[in-house]
Amino acid sequence: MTLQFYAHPFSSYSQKALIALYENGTPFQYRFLGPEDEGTVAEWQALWPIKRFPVLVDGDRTVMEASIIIEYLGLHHPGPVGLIPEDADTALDVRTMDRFFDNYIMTPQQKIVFDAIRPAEARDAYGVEEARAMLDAAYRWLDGRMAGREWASGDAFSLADCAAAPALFYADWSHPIGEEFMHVHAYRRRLLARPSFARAVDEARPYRSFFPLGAPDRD
Ligand SMILES: N[C@@H](CCC(=O)N[C@@H](CS)C(=O)NCC(=O)O)C(=O)O
Repeated sequence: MTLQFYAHPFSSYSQKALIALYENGTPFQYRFLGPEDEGTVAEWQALWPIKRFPVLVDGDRTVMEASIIIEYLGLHHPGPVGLIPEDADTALDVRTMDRFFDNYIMTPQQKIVFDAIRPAEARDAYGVEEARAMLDAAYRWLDGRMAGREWASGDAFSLADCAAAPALFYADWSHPIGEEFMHVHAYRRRLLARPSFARAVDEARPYRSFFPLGAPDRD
């Protein structure tokens, strides 16, 4: 039975899971979540009433959360590119970095974006300032971490890099990475050159006008 993947090409967490699917050439059916796809949207909301995507369906199994989808694919549909190290202790570092990118890059970057689409009277200037401060702290820490490294954890591309790619991609649009953080910039460029992520970025190009802060003319 074909894997069903409920997602949208412009969504950062959808891209995170797509990288894993593309890395391994895993076959799946893209269940596109657009405003014109009411039936698919209703199916997805019934599957996951929390109303967040991506969601993966494999037969009678529904898998939520991008990190868990990637772990699930590695367990049940493995391909040539293992994204979680087999050694449990080494895998802890990969998962730590995955949490770092979700919690301290993706979350504050989403805060800035979602604030921009709120009605003016409901905006949260204080929360946005906190998000910007978190991103600066995260960029600074990551810059030290990435000095001398190719990928976020260990020597191989992993779950942590799947998380990093869309997080750093959009975070640099929302709150530019300071020029002094040259290791973060170099890592972001490596991620953009990775064919799996380059494909996800290309598929999302038609939707750039949706970016509430205005997409920059690059990347
Ligand atoms: N923790 C979830 C986050 C997923 C998430 O925030 N997805 C966004 C799209 S990138 C979403 O569902 N947005 C819908 C909304 O906010 O209404 C994961 O890791 O998959």
